[in-house]
Amino acid sequence: MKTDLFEAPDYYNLDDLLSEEHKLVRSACRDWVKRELSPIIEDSAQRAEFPKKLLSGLAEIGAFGSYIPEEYGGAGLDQISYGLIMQEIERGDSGIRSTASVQSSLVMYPIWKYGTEVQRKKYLPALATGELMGCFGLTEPDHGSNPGGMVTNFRDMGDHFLLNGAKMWISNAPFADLAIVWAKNEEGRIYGLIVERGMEGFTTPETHNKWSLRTSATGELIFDNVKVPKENLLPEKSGLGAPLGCLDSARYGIAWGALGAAMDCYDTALRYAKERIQFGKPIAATQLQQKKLAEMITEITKAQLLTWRLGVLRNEDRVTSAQISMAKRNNVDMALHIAREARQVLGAMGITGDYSIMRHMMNLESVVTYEGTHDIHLLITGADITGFSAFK
Ligand code: TGC
Ligand code: FAD
Repeated sequence: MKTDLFEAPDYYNLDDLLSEEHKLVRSACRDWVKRELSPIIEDSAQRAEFPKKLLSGLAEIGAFGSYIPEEYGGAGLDQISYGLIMQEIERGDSGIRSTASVQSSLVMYPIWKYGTEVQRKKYLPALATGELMGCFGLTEPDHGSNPGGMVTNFRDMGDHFLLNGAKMWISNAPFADLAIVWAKNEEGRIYGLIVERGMEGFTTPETHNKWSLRTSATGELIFDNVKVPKENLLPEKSGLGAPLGCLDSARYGIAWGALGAAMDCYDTALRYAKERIQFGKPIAATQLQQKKLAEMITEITKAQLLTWRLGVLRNEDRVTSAQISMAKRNNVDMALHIAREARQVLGAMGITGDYSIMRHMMNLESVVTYEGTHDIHLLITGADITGFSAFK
C-alpha cells in the first residue's frame, strides 16, 4: 500500500492568519485523508465506484454541514473551517469533495435557510451523520448554464403537489435518500421540493462512462407524476435566487477545494523532480523544471491569499456572489493548469495511477464545468464590473 507523503506548501506563512481551531480542524481532516482516503482512492477511481465506506469518516471530520448550527446536528464551525475541510478532502480527491459539498451546501444549506423548523429537525441531524444522503437537482438536459429556463414543474392538486420533469448530471443521485429538486409552479415561480427515494414515479438512473470524477456517483432524476406531500416544499425562498444562493456556498467550497488539488499536484511534482535523475542530475536542478515549479507555487500562494480573504468576507457576511465567482473560476483554472504542468514533470510516470496527478487533472475537467462553467463565471465578473449582462 502506498504511503501518502503530502506536505502542504505555505510559502507566505499563511498559517499565521489561521486560528488554533482552524489548524485543529485542518489537521484532523488531513490525518483522515492520509489514513482513510488516500490508500483506497485510486482503486475506487479505476473501478469508477463511489467508496461508501468513507461516509462515516466524512461525517466524523465535520464534512457534512460543518457550518450548520449544533442544534441541528452540524459542527457550528465558521466559513474558513468549512473551506479548509473542502481543501483537505479535495487534496485527496475531487469526487469525494463533491459528495461532501453537495451534502453540506446544496442539501443541508437549503433546508436550513429556506425550510421550516419541522423540516430542519426532521432532516438535518440525519444528514450531518451521513445516515441520510442527499442530492441537488437543478440542471436539466436542455438547461445547464441557463437554469432559469427549466421545464420541471409541479401542480397543486389540493392535498399534494404533482411533480413532472427530469434532471441530469446530478452528483450523489444514484444512492441519495432524498433530492432537493428545483421546479416551477403553475405561475412559473421556482421552488425547492424535498423528494424522497421510494416516492412512486421517482427514479435515479446512473450515468456511466465518465473519464472524470469517477469516485463520485452521477445520475439523472426522473419525475413521472410524483406525488410530493405539501409539507416537503421549502417555503422561505423562491425564484432563481434560491438555488443560486446554495450555489454561492458550494462555489465558495470549491474555490478552497481546487486549491487542495493544486497543492497535491505541486507537492508530488516537487518531490519527484528532486528524486528523478536525468543527465546525471536531478531534473529539479534544470531551469525548465524550476520554471514550472516556481510558477506553480506562485499561483498557489496567490490563490491561498484570495481564498483566505474570501473566507473572512464570508464570515463577516460581506461577500458578494461575484467575488465567489472570481475565486471559483481562478482557483479551478489554476489547479487544472498546475495538474497539466505537474503531469509533465513526472514524464511517463505521470500518466499512471501510481501518482495522484492524472486523477486530479481528469477530475478538474468536471470541476471547471460544474457549479457554473469557466465562461459563465467570467461573464458574472464582466456583468458585475460593467453593469451589462452578456448572457442573454
Ligand atoms: P439573473 O437574472 O442574473 O438572476 C435571477 C435571480 O437570481 C438572483 N441571483 C442570485 N442570488 C443568489 N446568489 C447568486 N449567485 C445569484 N445570482 C443571481 C438575482 O438577483 C435574481 O433575483 P431576482 O429576485 O431579481 O429574481 O439570472 P440569469 O437567468 O441571467 O442567470 C444568471 C446566471 C447565468 C449567472 C446563472 O443562471 C448561473 O449561475 N448559471 C450557471 C448554472 C450553474 O451554476 N449550475 C450549477 C448546477 S449545480 C452543480 O453543478 C452541482 S455540482 C456539485 C458537485 O458535485 O460539487
Ligand atoms: P452548457 O450550458 O450547454 O454550456 C456549453 C458551453 O457553452 C460551455 O462552455 C459554456 O460555458 C458555454 N456557454 C453557455 N452559455 C453561454 C453564454 N451565454 N455565453 C458564452 N458561453 C456560454 N448539476 C446539478 O444540478 N446538480 C449536480 O449535482 C451536478 N453535478 C454534476 C456533476 C458532474 C460530474 C458534472 C459534469 C456536472 C454536474 N452538474 C450538476 C451539471 C453542471 O452544473 C452543468 O454541466 C453546468 O452548469 C453546465 O451546463 P451544461 O453542461 O449543460 O453546458
